[in-house]
Amino acid sequence: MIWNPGAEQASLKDMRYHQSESLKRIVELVYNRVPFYNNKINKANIKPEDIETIEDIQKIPFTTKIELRDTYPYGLVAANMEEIIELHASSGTTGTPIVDAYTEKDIDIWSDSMARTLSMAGATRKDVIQNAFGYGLFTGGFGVHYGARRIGAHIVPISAGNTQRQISVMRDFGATILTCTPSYSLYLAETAKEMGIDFSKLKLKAGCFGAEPWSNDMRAEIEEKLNITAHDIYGLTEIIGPGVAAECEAKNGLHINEDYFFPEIINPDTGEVLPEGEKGELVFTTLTRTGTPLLRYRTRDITYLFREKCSCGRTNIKMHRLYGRNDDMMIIRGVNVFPSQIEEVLIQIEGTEPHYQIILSRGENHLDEIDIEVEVMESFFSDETRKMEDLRKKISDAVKSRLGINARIKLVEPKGIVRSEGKAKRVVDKRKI
Ligand code: DLL
Repeated sequence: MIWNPGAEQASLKDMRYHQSESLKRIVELVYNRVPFYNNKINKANIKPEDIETIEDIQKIPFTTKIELRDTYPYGLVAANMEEIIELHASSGTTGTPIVDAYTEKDIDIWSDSMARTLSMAGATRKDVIQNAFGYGLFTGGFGVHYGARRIGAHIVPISAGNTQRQISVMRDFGATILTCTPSYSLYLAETAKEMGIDFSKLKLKAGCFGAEPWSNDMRAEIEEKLNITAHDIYGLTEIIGPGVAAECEAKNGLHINEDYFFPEIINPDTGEVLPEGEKGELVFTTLTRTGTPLLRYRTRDITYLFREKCSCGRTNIKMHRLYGRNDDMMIIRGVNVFPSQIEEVLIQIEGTEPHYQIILSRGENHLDEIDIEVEVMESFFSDETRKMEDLRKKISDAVKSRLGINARIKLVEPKGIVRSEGKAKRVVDKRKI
């Protein structure tokens, strides 16, 4: 079901009109109310009146994560503090948290965009949504919660963790839709198996997974192990949390809620705006937020945009599922590699589990070295040295031929890699220590 046909099936002309009007309002708002943006706009030698249509967005300078940190905690709030009704934050992998302050209107936008997201996975009032995203400052739990409330579905606000209990609740409450990180869904599958619970006997039919990179192959694995259809959902704290973009049943790219969040793709080195179809860094402008509106925020996420006639009937622009992040990108002896590319190689090798960790270090010769710890499937694990050595070599050859890097592969016994309840930590970079 299409939750908000007016927004999700708008003609391009209507969408552009709405975006232009919203942009004018939001630029005026931040110019008048946020000193940080007032300075930025003045420095760029433009005035709010210079912004007449959405195309004029290119006149506005970018906002970066560093600037968000510099204004921590409330420097970007555009509303009166009394109008702020909720705060969320991401710890960020690199330190100072990023704060998102929501007004009543922002929570309304969030509820609507998450209702759209869950509807894309088939959610209706009749569904029981087991929400295993963490509740708290992290946006995953509350985002799904507000969307499910808007739809009127039954919400099971179980949050992340307590994995055995998740399985019994799923069975006893008859959960039909699961929301969590993709890595946690596989942990749930593993735990259910240990408990002797078969997913084909449960009512679960769909899942919305996101908050961390995952591959199409991993999707296939999740769909098979949990006996569901798995949808990719995307968002980030700075912009609103989850609800920025999501996959419909076509599962060919994520529809962006472009009436709320205007996307652009830029060349990360030059800042040049790239045309649809070209891969680069994703940039968002929040067109309607009033708590912490952001202009041209550089996400560091890498993807491309495309507009196509989608079989689901939605017209809004799509983004390809994420390739990774700029700052996730590992440069190993000059070769650029994203963890997701390593995952794609591993997952295709028989005998391995989609649990792995990448360890980067610097050798005696000061060159980068990469170790990949890969977990071996229980049914494949063996004391036979030869069999394990063959597997190790197979992985190392595949990584070399597909990605052009020499990695040291270490096989780890079943369950040897630490499971995560939220975002999985795939890369340990010892080079900075
Ligand atoms: O992870 C919001 C969220 C919650 C999204 C629940 C989806 C589901 P942050 O903690 O601020 O917010 O992290 C945002 O996570 O810039 C991406 O790099 C990454 N990310 C989010 N969704 C996906 C996804 C939430 N579907 C950062 N695929 C983003 C790949 C994702 N990476």
